[in-house]
Amino acid sequence: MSALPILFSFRRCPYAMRARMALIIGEVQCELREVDLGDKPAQMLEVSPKGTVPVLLFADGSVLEESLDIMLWALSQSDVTAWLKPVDAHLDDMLDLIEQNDSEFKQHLDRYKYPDRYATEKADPLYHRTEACAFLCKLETLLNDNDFLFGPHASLADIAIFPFVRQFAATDPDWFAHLEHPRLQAWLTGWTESDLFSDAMHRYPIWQPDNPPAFLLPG
Ligand SMILES: N[C@@H](CCC(=O)N[C@@H](CS)C(=O)NCC(=O)O)C(=O)O
Repeated sequence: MSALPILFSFRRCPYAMRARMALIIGEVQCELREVDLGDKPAQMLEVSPKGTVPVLLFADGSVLEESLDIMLWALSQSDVTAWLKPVDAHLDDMLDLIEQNDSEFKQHLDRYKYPDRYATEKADPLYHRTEACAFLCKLETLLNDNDFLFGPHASLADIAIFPFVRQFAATDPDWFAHLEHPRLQAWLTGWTESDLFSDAMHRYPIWQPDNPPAFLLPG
């Protein structure tokens, strides 16, 4: 096994996006294995049978299999810009907001974006869009006084949450653009146009055992 950690990833997965961004910020070099979710690598399933990405496998065999755990670990490796220590809050405040994103907001987002997958629930996408807006209002309020969710500097919460708001916005961009949430819209544009996001969205071919290794950080 390579001495570098191996990141099993999927480019378009918002959980994998946030893990990749944190690893880039933490300057953690990894071997990146782009996964076909319909044909997951045996090694990934062996070390993480739940079968979701991202998964970070270390050379000693230990595994992080939750995106938030990968982020917390990555940002503790090189917390140069204090991503875990926002000016206006504590880590627990950020974790609480991320939990709201990952639970309630994500549930409404999925039912708004993919109502067909929830046909047995008879999910009404517009109901879920409206319900999801409570979380967006909360973000707008947090962004009222600052450019980032927890103060004047970017933090863990911004990169943990924006990939999901991006998905929400992309479901009906015109509708999202007409929301009265100017701070949220500017925040989202700032992140989607950032160099960090662009670096995290680099395209890799699907990993095959015979491929030469690909790496998360350039150079
Ligand atoms: N709680 C997990 C969720 C990860 C997750 O659900 N990833 C999706 C892709 S976005 C996945 O791998 N789904 C499995 C599949 O589609 O087979 C985390 O934060 O890492």
